[in-house]
Amino acid sequence: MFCGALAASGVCAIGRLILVFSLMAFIVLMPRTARAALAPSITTQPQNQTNLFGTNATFTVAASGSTPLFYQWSFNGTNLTNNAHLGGATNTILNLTNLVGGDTGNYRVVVTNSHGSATSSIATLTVLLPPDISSIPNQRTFRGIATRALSFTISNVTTATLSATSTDTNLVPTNNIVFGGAGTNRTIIMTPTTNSTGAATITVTVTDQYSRTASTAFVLTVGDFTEVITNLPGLAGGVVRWVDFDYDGRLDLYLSGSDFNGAAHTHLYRNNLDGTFTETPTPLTNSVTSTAEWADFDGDGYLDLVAKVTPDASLNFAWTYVYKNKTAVP
Ligand SMILES: [Ca+2]
Ligand SMILES: [Ca+2]
Repeated sequence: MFCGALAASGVCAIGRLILVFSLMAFIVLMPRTARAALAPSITTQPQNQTNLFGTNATFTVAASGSTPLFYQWSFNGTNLTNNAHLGGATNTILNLTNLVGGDTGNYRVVVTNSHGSATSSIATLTVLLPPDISSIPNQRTFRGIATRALSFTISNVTTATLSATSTDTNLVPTNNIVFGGAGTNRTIIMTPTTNSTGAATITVTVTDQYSRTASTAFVLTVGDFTEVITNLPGLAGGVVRWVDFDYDGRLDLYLSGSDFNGAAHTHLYRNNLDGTFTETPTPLTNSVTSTAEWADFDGDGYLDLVAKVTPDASLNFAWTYVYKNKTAVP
């Protein structure tokens, strides 16, 4: 109808030509343009993340392209599948729950449709492990005497705060617990009070910058000397030596000296481990002011005795004896 009115001017013929060329161009170009637009393209890339151990992480991707679009997430190059710890392996959103150290790594997704595929950039997940602290063995010291600097290590902590508690602050006040060292290598020194003995459990705690903690506990025993009531005689002068002369694993006693009457004595007592000692008959010469040493002079593996002997207070006589230990002789 439009051309009918303008046919005489020839405008309609030109218009028809333009229309025909336009249609041809559209027909030729349209399929190429449509194919390029329909292939998948990542419009939002998954982002790097740093998450605390035990928390959850989510990676999200957005893509354009002809539907249906298919998604496949991978971890360090291996395609993921859903499990109790992971969901959305083939969706736009990948969910990881209750993160562990093994989740640290590289994640990415491939988006596919019937026209092609697109691969996202790599998103790195870093899982911050909880702090850890090494064990500290039980310790012993004497009242009022500081322990040696005990070494322990802390790990997975950038900014650490150390603290300690004591189950008996009269024995080991927390103010008497001092930390040293730096980084992963730390030390602890404890000084018990001077007026108490006993045992306290010391708990050392490391707290990281996220208020996460790790602790270790050990027992510090604070001792003292306590007299053991024995049946040993009182002797003046002479010498006393601990020696396991019979090789039963118990240290025995050799002692010499003079009693209150001035009489000379030399005794060898077997240790009964209950505070009592049983005298062993020996040929050792009684001595008032002797000195003695135990050593394996003949190399047979058994300790022998050398003793300088003065038999009475006059000191007019003196001898030196060597006694071979015959423990091994039947
Ligand atoms: Ca013994
Ligand atoms: Ca010997």
